[in-house]
Parts: sequence; structure tokens; C-alpha cells
Amino acid sequence: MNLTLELKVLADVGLVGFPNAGKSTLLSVVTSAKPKIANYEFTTLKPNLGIVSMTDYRTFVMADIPGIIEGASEGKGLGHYFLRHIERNSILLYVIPVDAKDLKKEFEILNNELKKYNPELIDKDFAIFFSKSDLMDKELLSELEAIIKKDFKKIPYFIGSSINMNGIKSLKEGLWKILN
Ligand SMILES: Nc1nc2c(ncn2[C@@H]2O[C@H](COP(=O)(O)OP(=O)(O)OP(=O)(O)O)[C@@H](O)[C@H]2O)c(=O)[nH]1
Ligand SMILES: [Mg+2]
Repeated sequence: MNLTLELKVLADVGLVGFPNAGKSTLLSVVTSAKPKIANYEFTTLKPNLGIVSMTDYRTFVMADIPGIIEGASEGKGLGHYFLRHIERNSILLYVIPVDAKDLKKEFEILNNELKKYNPELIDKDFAIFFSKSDLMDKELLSELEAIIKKDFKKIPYFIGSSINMNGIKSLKEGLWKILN
């Protein structure tokens, strides 16, 4: 008998995003994991896990997975074989950098690639983290937030930066709330 065993990462929160969105950097600032971080696409080639520790002994597990691009379900980029690692995550956190050309389009592409891989994935609870907020000044950020409120109605979202740590505490608390 031949047996194929497949190891699927089991985490509470799975990070989903385009390459270079800041997923690994986020994992590195909210957990003690030390994933490789670099300013080029597809730095992460396999999932990384970390434990987010909060006050009152609260903890949850976060998984950083490789970046996804349009066409991943047809094998573009790293393909989508690693998406099996988010099948068992309780919730998904889409990571979209604030300097993305079109926030909504980026979200829709990611969502669509997930759906093509496994329609059940998009039935999971999810939230969006708009990353790299340090790249924008206050004024630009408030303009952006107005757009987000209009384009992402009812979707829980967070805005923050892994560089200056703005918004990271609210992100952790928000994820905890969704998980519980
Ligand atoms: N300004 C700014 N840069 C950031 C932030 N987070 C990450 N970066 C930078 O963005 C680049 C990509 O970061 P990674 O964390 O490697 O991105 P990733 O989403 O894991 O990328 P892949 O592994 O390729 O999917 C690096 O140069 C980081 O230093 C942030 O909050 N602000
Ligand atoms: Mg990475």
C-alpha cells in the first residue's frame, strides 16, 4: 500500500496577501518568529508559524504563507499548492499595503484566487489589515480611510505599520475578538 501524508499547518489566523505586502514582517513583530523578510517578491517559500502573546495569558497562533498573485490558481507565481495551509486556519487576515494601486481590486484578486482553489475558504471569517501605514501622512491616511469605509462596507479592517507599530495593538485585540 502506498500512503501519501500531507501536513497542513493549523493556525488561528492565516495571513493572505500579494508578495511583498508585509506578511512576514507582521508575523515578526507580533510573535517571536524570525521569518525571512526582504524587499522582493516571493521571499517566503513555505509557511511560518508564530504565537501571538497578549495580556492575561491570551495567545493565538498566526501563520504567514507565501504570497499569492493573480493566476496563482493556474500555477502563476508559486502557484497555489501552499493554499492548503490556510484550509485549517480559523480566520484569514488579508494583508494589503496602503500604497497598493487599487485596494479593492487587490482584495478581489486575492479573494478570487482563494475561491478558485477552494470555495470553502472564502466562507471563513476574515478581516483586512491595511499594512505599511507609515508610508502615508495623517492627511493621506484619513482620505484613505474614507475610501476604505466606502469600498469595504461591513468588513472588519485594521490599519497599521510593523515599522512604527501604530495600530498593531488594536489589530491583535481585534483578531482576538473575531477568534472568540
Ligand atoms: N514602510 C514599511 N515597510 C514595510 C512594512 N512591513 C514590511 N515592510 C517592507 O516590505 C518589504 C516586504 O516585506 P515582507 O514582510 O518580506 O513581505 P511578505 O508579504 O512576507 O512578502 P513575500 O514573502 O514575498 O510574500 C520589506 O522590505 C519590508 O521591510 C511596514 O509596515 N512599513
Ligand atoms: Mg514573506
